[in-house]
Amino acid sequence: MGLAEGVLKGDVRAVAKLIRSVEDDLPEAPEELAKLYPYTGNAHIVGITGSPGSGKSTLVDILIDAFSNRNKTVGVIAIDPSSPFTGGSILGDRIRMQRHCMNNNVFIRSLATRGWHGGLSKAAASVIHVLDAMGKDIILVETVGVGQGEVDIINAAHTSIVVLVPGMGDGIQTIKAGILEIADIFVINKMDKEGVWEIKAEIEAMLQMNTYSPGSWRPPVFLTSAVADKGIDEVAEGICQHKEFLAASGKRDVHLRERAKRELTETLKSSFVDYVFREMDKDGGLERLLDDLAHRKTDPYSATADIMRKIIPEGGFRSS
Ligand SMILES: Nc1nc2c(ncn2[C@@H]2O[C@H](COP(=O)(O)OP(=O)(O)OP(=O)(O)O)[C@@H](O)[C@H]2O)c(=O)[nH]1
Ligand SMILES: [Mg+2]
Repeated sequence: MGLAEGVLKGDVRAVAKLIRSVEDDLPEAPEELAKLYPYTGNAHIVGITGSPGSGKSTLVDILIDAFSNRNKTVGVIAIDPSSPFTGGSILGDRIRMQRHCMNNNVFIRSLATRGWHGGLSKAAASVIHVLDAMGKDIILVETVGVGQGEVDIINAAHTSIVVLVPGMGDGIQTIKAGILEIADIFVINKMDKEGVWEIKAEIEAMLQMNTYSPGSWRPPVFLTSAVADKGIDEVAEGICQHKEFLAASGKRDVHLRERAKRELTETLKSSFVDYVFREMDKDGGLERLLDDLAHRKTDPYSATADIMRKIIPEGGFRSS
């Protein structure tokens, strides 16, 4: 039985193996992913972002229960940014989340960024497809949301949750970083701590400044204490409502197309660059070009135009 067939049957060993080949960028990965693609597009993808230590993993852990109680199967992808802040936290997450491992309806995987060359969002998109194809209803993706790769991952989500905590000056900072635009839901976690009302007021004031036309989505603000399991069911309900909003407003279809375009862009770009570099490498052309660029004998724009001329046949490119 091939890997794709195994994934479709829900065989977790096939799932783990395929994810490994995605991470290692093995040649069989695209073939298997291609077989899975017709079976994807059903899962609801939820991105959970917020500063290090804001409680994202604790929230994810407990949201798994909230969705399991609603008879939803859950997949979890934790993007480990390998930052000095988060050094060992994934290990802690694993231990904590191990209590879910006996539950067949839950699949948890972390994706490390260490040593990756910009392929994080591509790898994450592929892993999302795998979990989608294996039949997960909800896929929770945890990311710290700092790098471009992570912003792309957040874009892939249907529902983006921004987690804030009291007393970190987080409100203002995050808003400046433009996270407001991506938030479909705000969660103020650690409501057991001081300063929770201040930050809530700050966000509400900010939302007030936006005009929401009738029929558009105004991000709700939820207060939670993930450690004490408080306010979690409201967040789960908020996610379900946003999902319904997307379907009813036609935004889900728009989202599917946008995601398809981003993924096609990624796969085209990497195949194209791989091909060109491989061909140029055959006679040392790549090294020579890099030398010329480094010494300013040519420039990337002219070099690209030159390469394009060599690749595109006489008479121009035709899309079919
Ligand atoms: N007081 C309080 N502590 C919390 C709450 N939620 C999480 N914590 C604690 O905050 C710390 C960080 O929680 P994590 O869930 O690992 O946070 P994270 O956002 O996943 O962190 P990174 O993945 O490292 O960015 C842990 O010690 C948690 O126990 C909460 O609601 N209240
Ligand atoms: Mg975490």
